Amino acid sequence: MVEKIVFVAKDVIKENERLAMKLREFYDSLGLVAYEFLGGPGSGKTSLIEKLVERFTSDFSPSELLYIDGDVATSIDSERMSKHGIYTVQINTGGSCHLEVPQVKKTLMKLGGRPFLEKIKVMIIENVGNMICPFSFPLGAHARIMVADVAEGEDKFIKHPLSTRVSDIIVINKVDLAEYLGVNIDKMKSDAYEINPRAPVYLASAKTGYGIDEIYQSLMKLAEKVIRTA
Ligand SMILES: Nc1nc2c(ncn2[C@@H]2O[C@H](COP(=O)(O)OP(=O)(O)OP(=O)(O)O)[C@@H](O)[C@H]2O)c(=O)[nH]1
Ligand SMILES: [Mg+2]
Repeated sequence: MVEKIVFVAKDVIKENERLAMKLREFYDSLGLVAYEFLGGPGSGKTSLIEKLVERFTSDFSPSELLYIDGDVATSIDSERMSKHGIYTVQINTGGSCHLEVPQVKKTLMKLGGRPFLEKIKVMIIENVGNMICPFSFPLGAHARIMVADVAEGEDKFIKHPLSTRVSDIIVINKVDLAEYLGVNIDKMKSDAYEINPRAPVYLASAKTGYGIDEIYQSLMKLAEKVIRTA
């Protein structure tokens, strides 16, 4: 008689959530604020993070900032970010469409664990470009920032209600392109709000810098609550 154990996606997701909560406790014990950026491929996650890092480096020393990028292949994004003088790490998932807690945990330990992380105040994780999988696998971040861009289609949020619902902050990026594409941004904004009234929705352009101030203020508000000052 062969015993068969079938793991359904629900079990895997639940176990990941448990591990993510433990990771959040670890971040809290360090007084480190963790942000996770999620969204479709090419929506502008790295570009927005670069603009925000420019702001963060005016309030923090570059050595207090850590960026972890998850991509299926290449170090393109982490190389882009390393130009800002902050710690950057690349995780290549080798095909998987999202990062998982054990990968992040292993990365943090490899960097030096607690003694290293005690010097970090802000950690930014960019997940693999995907509108579905990463949203089901939280990484313990204090805020999950969903990035959708106007070129992805006006109906992005209603087509992805689960992803929209679990996000803490929603950014509609590339608004500089909206007039050329004939996109109704107000509709996108109200769709997002209807699905997730808990999450503020920001309009942004990582190209022109539009909306970056507002997003930064919202991230800093959270940072002030979490970061432990010596
Ligand atoms: N016009 C315009 N282009 C943008 C904007 N933000 C990003 N882009 C462009 O969109 C492309 C993708 O931007 P990235 O920042 O690499 O997007 P990403 O979400 O990090 O992509 P992946 O990591 O591959 O999923 C690049 O060519 C950017 O220059 C924006 O606000 N407006
Ligand atoms: Mg990127």
